[in-house]
Amino acid sequence: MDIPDELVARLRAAQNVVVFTGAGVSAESGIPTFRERQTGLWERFSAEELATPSAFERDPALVWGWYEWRRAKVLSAQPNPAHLAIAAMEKHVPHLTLVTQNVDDLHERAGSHDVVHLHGSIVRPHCQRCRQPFTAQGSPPSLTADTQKIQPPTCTHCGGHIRPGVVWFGESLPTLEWEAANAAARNCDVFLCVGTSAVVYPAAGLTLIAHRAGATTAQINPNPTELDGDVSFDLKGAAGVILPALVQKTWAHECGVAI
Ligand code: BV8
Ligand code: ZN
Repeated sequence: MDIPDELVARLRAAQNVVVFTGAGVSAESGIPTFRERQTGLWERFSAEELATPSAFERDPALVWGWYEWRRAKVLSAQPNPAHLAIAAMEKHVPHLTLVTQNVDDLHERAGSHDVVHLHGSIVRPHCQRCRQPFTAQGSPPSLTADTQKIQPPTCTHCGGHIRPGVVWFGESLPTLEWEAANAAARNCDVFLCVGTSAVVYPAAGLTLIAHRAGATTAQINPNPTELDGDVSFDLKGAAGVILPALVQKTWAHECGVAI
């Protein structure tokens, strides 16, 4: 994949850069993307039907089991070269804002700071009633066909159900995070959109907000998305390949060595 010289020049000159990531940035860490067909225990469910307040209301043990299965995958995964390249960018960009739709903590584990989680975090569950944070003890249980359901823990503070610390469909995004992401998109020189199908709103609208505000926008994704044709640069390929190449081509001269 050839990285356009024009994009490199604009990125090198940029003061304010936003990196906006979706599930595709964690794909090369072995984390299934959100909309790819679910496998194994969960193949008869769609993520969108499980990631809702009504699903948790209807069957808390099924939904909590799904999140514990996903949390186990996150805990056993490692950041991949895409996460590491984004973390490396912090050393070169005067003001970098990393906004993610992902609920995993792989950006933080790769060394990124102040990650803006628009859809919450799978490693930060809380009480549904009093919102007291809950610290899961140890790793999630290994799930088998007949132990797919796990009763969610109860809050030691008020006895309410502990729920995943994520934003479900139909729930509002956290105000501070949404405002920070919006402001960063409106005021950036370069906006990199990495590994998202761009179908979930309002997050999916950020790339166009940046584009309309005059930013240089680039999308990194091996497949077609809703943003095709609406960005300055469309880099069709894997984030774990393109991002390290982009960082290398843009800043190798600064370090003189491979990044
Ligand atoms: C809201 C957390 C205001 C949970 C997620 C009816 C009622 C209420 C709202 C709505 C409604 N109808 C529509 C809406 C809006 C709704 C929405 O947008 N629905 C969509 C489906 C149409 N949005 C909401 O509900 C939001 N809230 O609107 O609040 C409100 C409130 C009340 C009433 C009215 C309005 C809340 C949305 C948040 C949902 N929670 N996650 C969890 O994770 O379990 S969203 C979920 O989707 C994940 O966070 C995920 O990150 C996100 C986006 O998906 P992607 O990241 O793009 O993942 P996907 O699998 O789709 O694509 C992966 C991409 O990676 C692909 O393109 C692939 O090609 C690419 N890829 C693969 N490998 C690689 C790669 N790219 C690069 N490199 C690779 N190697
Ligand atoms: Zn409580």
